[in-house]
This record gives sequence, C-alpha cells and structure tokens, in this order.
Amino acid sequence: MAATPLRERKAWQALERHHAEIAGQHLRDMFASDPGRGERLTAEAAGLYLDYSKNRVTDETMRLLVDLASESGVADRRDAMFRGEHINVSEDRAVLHVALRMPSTATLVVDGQDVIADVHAVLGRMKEFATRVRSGEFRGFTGKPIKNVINVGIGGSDLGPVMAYEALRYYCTRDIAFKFVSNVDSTDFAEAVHGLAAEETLFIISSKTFGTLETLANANSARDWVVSSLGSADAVASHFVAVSTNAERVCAFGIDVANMFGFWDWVGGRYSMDSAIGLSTMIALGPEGFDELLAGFHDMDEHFRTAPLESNLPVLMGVLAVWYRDFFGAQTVGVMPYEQYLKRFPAYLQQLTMESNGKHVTLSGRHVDYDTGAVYWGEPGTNGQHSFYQLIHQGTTLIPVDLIGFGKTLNPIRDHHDLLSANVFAQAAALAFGKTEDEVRAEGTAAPIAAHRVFEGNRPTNVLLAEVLTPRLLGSLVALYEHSVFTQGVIWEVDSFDQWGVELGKVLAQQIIPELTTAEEPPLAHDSSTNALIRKYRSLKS
Ligand code: G6Q
Repeated sequence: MAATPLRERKAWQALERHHAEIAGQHLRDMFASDPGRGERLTAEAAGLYLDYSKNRVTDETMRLLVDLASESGVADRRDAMFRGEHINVSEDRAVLHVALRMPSTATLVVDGQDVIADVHAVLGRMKEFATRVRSGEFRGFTGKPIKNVINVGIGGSDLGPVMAYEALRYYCTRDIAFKFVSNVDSTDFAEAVHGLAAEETLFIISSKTFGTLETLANANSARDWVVSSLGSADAVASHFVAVSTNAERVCAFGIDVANMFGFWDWVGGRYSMDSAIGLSTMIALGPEGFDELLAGFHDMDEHFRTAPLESNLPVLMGVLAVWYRDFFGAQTVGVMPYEQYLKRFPAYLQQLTMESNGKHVTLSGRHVDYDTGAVYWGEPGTNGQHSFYQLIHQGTTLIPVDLIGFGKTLNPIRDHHDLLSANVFAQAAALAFGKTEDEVRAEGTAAPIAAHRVFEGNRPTNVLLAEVLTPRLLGSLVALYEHSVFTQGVIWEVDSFDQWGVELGKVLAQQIIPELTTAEEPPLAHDSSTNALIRKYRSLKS
C-alpha cells in the first residue's frame, strides 16, 4: 500500500504542473515538432503492438506517469499478487488468477497449499470431460451424444465464457451448439432451449457461490425442462455438470460432486474465464486450444511481471487511463475492436474495468478525493463509425479510444480486410489531427457551413495491432486489460478485487420478491415511489 495519499505523491504534483503546461498543446503540433514520436511512443509484447503516440503526452509526461506508477508501488503490489498475498483486503483473499495460467512445472505455495498442482488437477479433469463430450463418448440419458451445451451463469460466470466463445468461434467445433443463459428474465432461458432436444443437451451450471438468484432460477428451470422432456428425474445426472467452489450447494441441487469442477476463492468472478468457469470454452475449443489460450494469458503475465515499467504494456495503458481520468476529467473510454469476432469484448471489459475500479474509498476506507474508474463501452468497428463516432469526433466530451486491429482476417473475402483496417488508421488520424477551418474553406465550403465541417482533433487513441486473432492472442489481450486495471487500481489505492457495490440492490430485491408474489397486497414500508411502483406492478400483473 502506498504510504502517501495520491494527491500528496511527488509524481502526482509534478503531473499537475506538467498538465497545466501541456493540456493546451495539440497533437498536430506535437507530431509536427517531433516526427519520430509515431515510432518511438510504441511498445510490443506477447504478440501485441501498442502505438500510444496519438495520446496527449510527451516523453516528459510518460516519464512522470511511470514515476507515478513507481511511487504508487505498482511493482511491489504486483509482486505481492504473484506471491499470493491477500491483496484483496476487504475480503481478506489472495488474488491469483495468474496462477490459473502458470505451467504445471511451476510451484506456488499459498496458505500452505501448492495451488499450481490444484489448478492442473482440475484442468486434467476438465480435459478428460471435454474430450468425452467432443468425441460423442459422453452420452445423455437416452444414450445420444451431446449436440448442445448451455452455460448457465451470470456476471463473471457468464461474460468471459460468452466473450471467449464468440471471439474464438472460428476455432470451435461446429458439431455442438453453444448457448449462454444468464438473465433471470425467463425469455433468456426460453429462447436458448427453443427447438432443442433435451436428450442432446448438456447444462453447465457455473456459479462460484452456487447461491446466485439468477443462476439458481435458471438452473431450476433447466432441471424442470430436462425432467419433463425426458420423463425422469434420473436424467439430471446425465445432463448437468457444475462449476463451483461450493460442493455442498452443488450436491443439494442434485448434481453429483463427481460432475463438479472446482476453483478457489482466490479467483474473482470477473477474472475466472480461464478457471473451470471456462469449461464451455474448453469443450468448444478442445483442450489444446484452451492450453493455447492459457499460454497467451501467461505470456502477458510474464511481460507484466518482468518488463521495466516504462516499456510494460499494461502499465503504459494503465497510467494513460489515469492521465485522462484524473487530469483531463475524461469520464468514459471507448474500446473498438476492428474484428467482428471480438463483438462481446467491450461487454466483457465493462465488468472487468467497472466492477474492479468503480470504487469510492481507498484500501484503508478513506473517501477518495480524486476520480477513479471510468465508464468503459464500445462496439466493433466499423459499425460504431456510422453511429456514435460523431460525438467522439465533434462532441464536447473528451473520449479516449482504444482501437484494436489485426494484420490478417480469419475469413479472407475480396478486399474486406483492407477496407476494415484502413478505417482503424483513418479514425486514429482523424481523431488526432482533425480538420481546420482553413482546410475546410480551402475545399470550397464557406461560412457558416464551414464551422460544421471542422474537426477540432486532439482526441487521443491507443492503437493495438496484432497479426491474427488466435486463442493465444485472446489470452494476451485479456491479460493486458486485467493488468492495466490492476495498475490503475494500485495508483488509485482502491481494492480492484471486491464488488460490494452490487450487494445493496440484491438485498432489496430479496425483500421485494414476496411483495410481488403474495395473493393479497402486503403492508408496504418502502419509500413512496417504490411502494407506488409495486402497487402499479401488482395491478398490471393481475
Ligand atoms: C465478479 C462478480 C460477479 C459474479 C456473479 C456470479 O467478479 O463477483 O459478477 O461473478 O455475481 O456469481 P457466482 O459465480 O457466485 O454465481
């Protein structure tokens, strides 16, 4: 824990002075006076090339930002994480998603237990199971092979599996359909099973706690569906497996612990796609593909653990995020993958970033006197260009954007990929350099219309480029953002691994459920708005 409050750190104060000096500078001028920055302000690791030259920074800014990371104790805290110390202070837990992707030859003893041996024991069971499902050796209740796998889970037990399946669909078996049910809205379940044969369907009930309302409601509906379709409660054993840390609750639900894949309290939900929560990913990809995914995570972990801060990709992206959030007041960050397979990546990142760093107190419980986590959002390019990019280019709000592109497509057709990629570079340049009124006039547009056609520019971007989307690259990309989030969290001195902010609504919902379901309206003791809404709902319902 950094001893000094953020605003009192030397590097922070130096950055405040520095910001006042350079905030007014335009990227046009920065590039004109320093043509080498496009090649210099770059970094590369684990198959990812980062061009951060189109940020509103100079070499001095980067030096001060890296000083801030250093003075904030990023390296010490990173090392404490890798050692398995309880850096999740509000839950008194180790934070060891990095152990999930360490090779079997590694050892890491935490609280007296070799966690790497545990990780690989579960991976071995997952591989054996995934292979049996993929080959058709695993049979359902009526003796038929599995044609549909449905992951039932929510939040961290859903977003990673969905994102990975969509991202790696090219590499996944097409013999099995994969579906994901998360929402307690019954439509999610109804549409997922529509037209499916229960005898060919396997449910993976994914829940760390096995106590989550939405997941248990969907799991119960799945059990009803299987039992009523196949006419026997005995069918449950052949159509359900569980991924959880809570064997007791899994048993109570009716799933044999022999069909349960475990993980540990040191894996946070949003950091769990590479644990047993990735069982659907492994069935889809095959064990070798899953190993590649893990290797990609590990590549980036090793880079984060060993590279100097000034050339460390997650650190660079992390400090730049702090720069815009705290010094420019940027409230949101756009992440735009120019790769259709990454269409769910922004949704995945929303949880990773916002649940991790959307915090208002420091590790010691003091209210922060600076801004923490930004809002993350995004859509694949080029679709976004035809909708909300207008505001990024000409609106009044500064929105730093990460653009993610690839040298090759997995589906080469005509010149689509060059058309796509040209847009990555064009957007980054347009956002940075814009178009002046003189340039608009020189093209023949006179006032007052000319003003509408001016692009102020000076909008920052990171461009991430990789060769092609593979399981390994996806692992590296996710780990890059995980560790960037970590870096920001250390600087802001928040607990990036708890999520108390999701609790209050859950508790209130539990109180309200019976008030919606009793035949007679019960006495309502909420605020007048909630009381009136409940009454209106009851009347609409009846
Ligand atoms: C993630 C959060 C949260 C969690 C879900 C599902 O970091 O803790 O999104 O993953 O609430 O929880 P269970 O896996 O316990 O059902």
